[in-house]
Amino acid sequence: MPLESVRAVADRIRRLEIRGARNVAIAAIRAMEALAEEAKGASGEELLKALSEAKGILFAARETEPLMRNAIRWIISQALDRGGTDARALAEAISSASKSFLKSLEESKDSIAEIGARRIRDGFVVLTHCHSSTVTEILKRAKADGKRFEVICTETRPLFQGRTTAREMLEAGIKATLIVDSAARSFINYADLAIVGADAITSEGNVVNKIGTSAIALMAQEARTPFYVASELLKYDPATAYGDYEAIEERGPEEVWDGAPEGLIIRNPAFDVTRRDFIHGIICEEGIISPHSVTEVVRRRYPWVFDRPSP
Ligand code: RUB
Repeated sequence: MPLESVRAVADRIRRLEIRGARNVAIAAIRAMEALAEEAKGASGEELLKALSEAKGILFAARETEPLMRNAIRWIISQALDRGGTDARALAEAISSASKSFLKSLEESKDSIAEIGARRIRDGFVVLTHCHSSTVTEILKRAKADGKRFEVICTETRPLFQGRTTAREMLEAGIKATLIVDSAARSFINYADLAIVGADAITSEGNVVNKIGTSAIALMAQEARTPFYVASELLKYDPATAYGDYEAIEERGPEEVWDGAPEGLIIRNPAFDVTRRDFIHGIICEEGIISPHSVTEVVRRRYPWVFDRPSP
């Protein structure tokens, strides 16, 4: 099977045309649905081979994406359990597992928005970093609940995802201020709350998110500004429970300085790790939980996550 849809989506993820952990996972799940469609006429054996190839291609698109990996693993395991080796049954199982995963992602987003919005009080200033669709959903829900508040967005060098957040806030009728990343220390004192998203949560309750997040968490601690992470529990990476480190994607130097002088070393890690001690709480579909309890909560709610620890 040619796997056109899967390759096209993986390319768009790699080029950052699709970005943010939720959007990446949703696009990958839709690619699996498309694969099931394209499988008409293929044999069970061909489809099984295609599934394994699709997994490899999607996993390799960006490395710090456990939500996508958990989703793909779950969809494939459901397909194998329900579809066996019959091509038509396999294709149907992929399609229905994909739909049900997407539905549960929507439900989680809704719960997180409802819970997170309650943390925002009238008159609050909320600081956020990068663009997290989970965080913007909370902010939009708080606005819909009638709260009056404003948002400070860091621009988020080098790719300026903070502009996307700022634009989204304005479109939602929320007052927004954009600052350069290095102004975060000056503005954290005005913030009543900092909320960021997550790309990965480790077994120790540490959070991997856009580069610069951990500096903001440190500042928030010093300024006594509560610092929250808004994330689905399925951003938990089970491989970290088995000893692996979460891989931190390093991107090309041209994103930082296109046309830099030859010989200059440029480093461009996309994410950093915020230690659990700096995180007041993880706003997830279960409620607001302590990062210390994350492994137990995931084990109870999504025990299958631990079934296949390595990619
Ligand atoms: C995006 C980023 C976001 C998380 C969470 O980085 O770090 O905070 O992915 O987003 P990039 P969401 O732009 O490099 O993908 O809440 O939408 O999953």
